Amino acid sequence: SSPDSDGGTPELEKAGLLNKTKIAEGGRKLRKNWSPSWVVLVGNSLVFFKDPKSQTPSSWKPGNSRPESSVDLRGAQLHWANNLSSKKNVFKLRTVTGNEFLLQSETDSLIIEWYTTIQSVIDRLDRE
Ligand code: I3S
Repeated sequence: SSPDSDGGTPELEKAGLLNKTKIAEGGRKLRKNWSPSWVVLVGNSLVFFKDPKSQTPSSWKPGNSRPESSVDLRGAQLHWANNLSSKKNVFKLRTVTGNEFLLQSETDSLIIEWYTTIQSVIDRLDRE
């Protein structure tokens, strides 16, 4: 079992800079607005921070900075989505509540790592 199985501070799984746009809210389509986002995968959530310049891997901790938004990965769906953008390396994350995000990186290895890590969290939650 993980060190967090007692319900303490969730473990940080991954953090980094990705390009992000929200494309739907509760199933309602939104206009794209790409911007860089500091993305943190912690526990069952993907957490987005607005100002990447003020973020470092040690500053993600709750209380140190205020997240812009947060996504519950339970029941979420992940798909490669290069058909939804002219950019390369795009995937779509859809939450159970019908919020949809595109995430993108110019670096192939980086986006593959993010995809794999997020999918493994979704799979873990599906098994619970
Ligand atoms: O899927 P779309 O509508 O072609 O997405 C592009 C537009 O949102 C565009 O903004 P405006 O049409 O509001 O000016 C963005 O600047 C582009 O980045 C969007 O396309 P990409 O292919 O970058 O996802």
